[in-house]
Amino acid sequence: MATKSKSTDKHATSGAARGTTAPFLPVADTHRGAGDELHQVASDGQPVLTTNQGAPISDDHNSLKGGPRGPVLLEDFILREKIFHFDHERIPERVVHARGLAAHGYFELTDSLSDLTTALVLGEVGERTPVFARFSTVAGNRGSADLARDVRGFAVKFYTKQGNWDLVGNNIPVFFIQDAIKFPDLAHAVKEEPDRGFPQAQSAHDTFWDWIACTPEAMHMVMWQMSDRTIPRSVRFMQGFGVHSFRLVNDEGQSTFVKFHWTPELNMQSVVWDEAVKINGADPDYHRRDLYTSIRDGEHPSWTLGVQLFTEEDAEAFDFDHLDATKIIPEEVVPLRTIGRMVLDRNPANVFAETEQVAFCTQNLVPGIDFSDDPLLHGRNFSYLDTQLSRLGSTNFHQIPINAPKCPFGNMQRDGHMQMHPQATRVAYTPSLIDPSGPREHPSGFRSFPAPVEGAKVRERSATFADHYSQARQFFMSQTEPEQDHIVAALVFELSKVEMPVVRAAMLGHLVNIDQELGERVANGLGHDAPIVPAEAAVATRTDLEPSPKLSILANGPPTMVGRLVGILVTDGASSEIIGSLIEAATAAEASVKIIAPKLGGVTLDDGSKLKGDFQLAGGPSVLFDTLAIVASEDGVDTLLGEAAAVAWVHDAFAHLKVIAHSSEVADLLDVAGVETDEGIVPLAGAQDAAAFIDVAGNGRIWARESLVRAVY
Ligand code: HDE
Repeated sequence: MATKSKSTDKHATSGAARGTTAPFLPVADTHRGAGDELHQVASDGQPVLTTNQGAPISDDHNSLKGGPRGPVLLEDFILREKIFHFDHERIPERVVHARGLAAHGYFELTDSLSDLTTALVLGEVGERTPVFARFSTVAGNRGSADLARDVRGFAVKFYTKQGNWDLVGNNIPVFFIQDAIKFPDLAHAVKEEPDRGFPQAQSAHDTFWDWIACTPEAMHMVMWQMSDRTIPRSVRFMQGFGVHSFRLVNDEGQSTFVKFHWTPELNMQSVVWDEAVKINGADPDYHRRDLYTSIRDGEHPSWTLGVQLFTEEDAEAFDFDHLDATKIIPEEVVPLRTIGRMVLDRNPANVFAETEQVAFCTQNLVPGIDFSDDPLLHGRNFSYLDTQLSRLGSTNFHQIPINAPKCPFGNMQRDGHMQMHPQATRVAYTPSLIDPSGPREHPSGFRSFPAPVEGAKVRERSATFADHYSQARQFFMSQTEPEQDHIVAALVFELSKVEMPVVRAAMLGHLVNIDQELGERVANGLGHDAPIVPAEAAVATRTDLEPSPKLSILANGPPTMVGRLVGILVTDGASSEIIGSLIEAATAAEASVKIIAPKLGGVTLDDGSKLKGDFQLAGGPSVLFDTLAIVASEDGVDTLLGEAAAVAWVHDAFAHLKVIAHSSEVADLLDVAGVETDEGIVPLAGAQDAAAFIDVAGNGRIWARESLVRAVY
């Protein structure tokens, strides 16, 4: 590329004269400075770099100095502005849910609730409402790993025609506590222990389990937390729940209670714990990468929105209190009615501006949706608005584009830090004769449902909230056998990290209240041989609640390969025909294929064709893929046998219960990796076997293998 400079800078001219411009640079005008630093100069029509005040900048690489080797001058406003802005780039991270990933999309209503609510977003079938959805882990800091065992936030901002509606939910339909006044205690218990600053993004430590052991209301949530729900394969494969009961209010002022559920159209899927631990090392950004790449590649994740609708009279007949956020309403009691669909189809343009600055507030409702009297929800209504002030620093945070409503909005609120609007009116109050044309109230505006309120002012937990074990037991009983095994294993893992025996013993006392066998299995896994003393319980555990299969991940197929990743490990000389047929079968099932090769440049197949790698072996461990194939030549297998990463690749795939297809040459590698044949080990004698492999893989994991590869307590 010819070097050209429009600069009159003498150093630049000397650099240009040397013709040192690097050939890969996209801009036309470049030159080198006296210290050989690269300057790129705006060509005609290209934007010119300026200060924040709009002053054009001639040199962005050198501060103003008294001579080339002299002191930096204080008058250098360009340097000072740049560093000043950089110094303040970070804002306080969220105190909980700091690590998040998000996307734009839309919500489309398919079944109108206009008889029950004046909210247009739930009334107008076919109307697409823009949304921004943010998913998060709860305990970890912003830089923590994605696969922590943790509850996932599932927050959706609907930019409706009647203002923003924020449905700030989780991927679990219950919560740890019943009253918001306990939230700081919960967060302090699970976060890093303050005297040592660890552990990061983990509940497996003393203070968490100490607090839980003293908080029996948490037991139902703990069952969910110890289940595979907290190690989702990706946010694309998890449910979301509004948790609390809300009210819908129609134009006659009648109210119906509602619970909101998101269901992934790709079905639910989780990873196994050992896999989660390894993904955190191999790719700490696994979830955010997954969401980002699937949207970028046009595989738009989607969820249906379902509602459970019930009246005040229905609620009175429930054998639990629906205002208690530690309880679910089983779908067998109130069925789910699907009313719409959310599709996420656009990644944020800038993660800070959107994912970080988005401010969800449970108080953001639209006319026709109202709060129930859930005390947890009421505390949240204060907390979310309040926290935005310390995070975003201004009462005008609603003017940041990601937070601003997409419908007209205006009122008489004025000024404040970072006011973005000129607010060019003389009158900033109502009522007014001088300016009767300003914004005024309207009968269609938000009206709270006039629920009767009476009673003495008390600090008292309702006795209707006192049954802490019955639904915890119902959840455990609703799980398939492998899922129950995982809950036991998770409790053993977590409590094994607890140093104080008193905490472990107290937890066992709660677990036997949930189910005697559950408690005994965990005690066995811990090697705890002292007698277990059941925790004191105000209400005896009910054993008559029917299991609810909807609470299981595995019972809620149907199995599918759509949106899943097939990883194919290849070597030089591998069969081109077999690899081609695998790619064809996977693509036909709407799965994606990734090639893992000893070198990123790829391999030469048996027909002389070249196949590029998507991952180099050490950077593409099998934990990153849902199902796997190994297609190698005999020489190739010899090379793989000398690679610990290849042996681990196969060993982990087997231990993580994945379906593995292999060409006949690979037998020795399977042996060394400890693979034993079962229905998930699929030989690839030729191209004809690829489709059968994808069919088997579509059924998910080989759960029957689990007892071969790890202790089941
Ligand atoms: Fe939150 N929670 N929370 N929470 N929560 C926050 O708000 C709080 C609760 C949830 O992607 C904070 O903007 C209290 C339940 C999500 O930006 C804070 C209580 C549920 C997100 C806060 C709860 C949630 C948050 C921190 C007890 C599921 C992330 C930063 C009453 C229904 C939203 C922020 C996002 C974030 C307070 C309990 C979900 C401090 C006081 C129950 C998804 O305001």
